[in-house]
Order: sequence, then structure tokens, then C-alpha cells
Amino acid sequence: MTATITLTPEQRQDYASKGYLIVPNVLTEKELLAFLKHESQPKPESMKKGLRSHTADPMWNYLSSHHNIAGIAQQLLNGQPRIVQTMYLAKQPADAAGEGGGRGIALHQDTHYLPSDPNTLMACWIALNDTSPDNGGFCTVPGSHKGDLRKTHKNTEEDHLSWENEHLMRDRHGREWKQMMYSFQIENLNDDCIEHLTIPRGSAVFFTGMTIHGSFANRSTRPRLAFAVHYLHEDSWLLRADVQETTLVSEFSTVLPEPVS
Ligand SMILES: O=C(O)CCC(=O)C(=O)O
Repeated sequence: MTATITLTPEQRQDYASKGYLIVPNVLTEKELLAFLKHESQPKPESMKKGLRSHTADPMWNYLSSHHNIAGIAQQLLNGQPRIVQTMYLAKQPADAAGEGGGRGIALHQDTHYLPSDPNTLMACWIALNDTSPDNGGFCTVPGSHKGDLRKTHKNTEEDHLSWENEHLMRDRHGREWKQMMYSFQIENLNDDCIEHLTIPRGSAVFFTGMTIHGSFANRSTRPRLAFAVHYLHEDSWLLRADVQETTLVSEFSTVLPEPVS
């Protein structure tokens, strides 16, 4: 299977040195409109599978195995991608005073949430409307993927969502244990290192599972709409049991499904 967009050696080098890569126009206007129409309609319960909705919702499956999105993941992973999880990240607008907008996700490394063996975790974050710092757009810390997993504590910032969950973990040999996960906030992160990106509608950021990223609250009167897919290399083992049944992308999707009506 061949991806439509072929990365240049410079783009691969950029990804390797910064830990992320912005790729313009991975989705067409027709695809964006179809996805947003789909999300605006009530859906049958059978399509709602939380982080694994790509296994039940044809539109989510289409995006996560898309020839540009999974196609670029295949090039960056140097192997077949497995879909781990999918998320529609819709942040509500703020009022005219800039209050009440959807909160952000504390800056973190995805490997804290989704450890794998060997660690090949990566993600694609696609802007479904124009995103920028004012509407709670995507942020990264260039080069942050080169160190170890950073020390964290549970988020303490008002701007960011807070949660805590216990997860069942299982290794390749069937050994099981429970692990607490919470809204990880990197300790002692210098604000000056954070790059606040402007990603136009239809463009995407690909980043490694070690790259520090996240977002802040939406202070604009526009929503901030994004779709994220997390992938692993086909030979990696995901430790978190709730998303352990990953979906191997053996063919890229090319036929846009009809939105639910
Ligand atoms: O959209 C955001 O605010 C952050 C998304 C994120 O953390 C992710 O896709 O891993």
C-alpha cells in the first residue's frame, strides 16, 4: 500500500530532530465537512466505543486508516502502523470576556499514558478548524523527545483538565498489574520552551510518544476542533489492557463514508 503524500528527507530529518512534524493539507475540505457533519448528528450507541471508536464508527475508521494520516505514520514508524486510540477533541468557545472556554490538557508525554514495548508510540493531531494560541491550539516543546520520560505530578493548573484513573496493565507474558494514571503535568517545565503552534484546518502535527505537548484553555469565541490518532509500530506491545486490542492498518482507507443522518 502506498501513501499519497511521500515525506521528503528534510521532513524526516525535521521529525527526528524536533520530535514533531507539521504536514499541510492531509484532509480535503470534503473530508472535513463530512466528519464535522457526522459529529453533529446523534449516533447509534453501537458506534460509541470511547477511545476505540475507530473499531465501530466508519468515519473514525476512515480517518485513522486514511492514506495521508496512517500513510505518513507508516513512513515515520518504518513499518505498519497499529491504531491504538482515537479522540475527537472539541474545545468549546469562551464568552465575549474570554471566560468559560474549554480547558486544555497539561503538557505531557504520551508514553506516560500509553507505555509500549519497545516504545514506538506516536500520534497524529489533525486540526478540523483553524487553530492558534487564542483558541487553545496545539503546543509542543521542540527536542523534548530526546531525553528520558520526565518527572510528573497531577495537574495543578486551572487552565488544564484534571483527572485520575486506575488502569489494568498486561505485559507480553500475561503478567498483570494495576497502575494509577492522572492528568500528568511535567515538573519544572520552563514556559519559554513551549512552542504555541498555528495549525490551519485540514493540516496535521505528527509527533513521537516522548515529545512534550498539550494545550491551554480556549479564550476565543471560536471552538477548537481536532481529531487525534495514536499509533504503534506493528511489532510493539501496548501495556495498557483497555486499549491493548490495537487495529493493524493493512490497507489505507480511500472511500469516504456517508455521515450518519
Ligand atoms: O488537543 C489537545 O489539547 C492535546 C491533545 C493531546 O494531548 C494528544 O493528542 O495526545
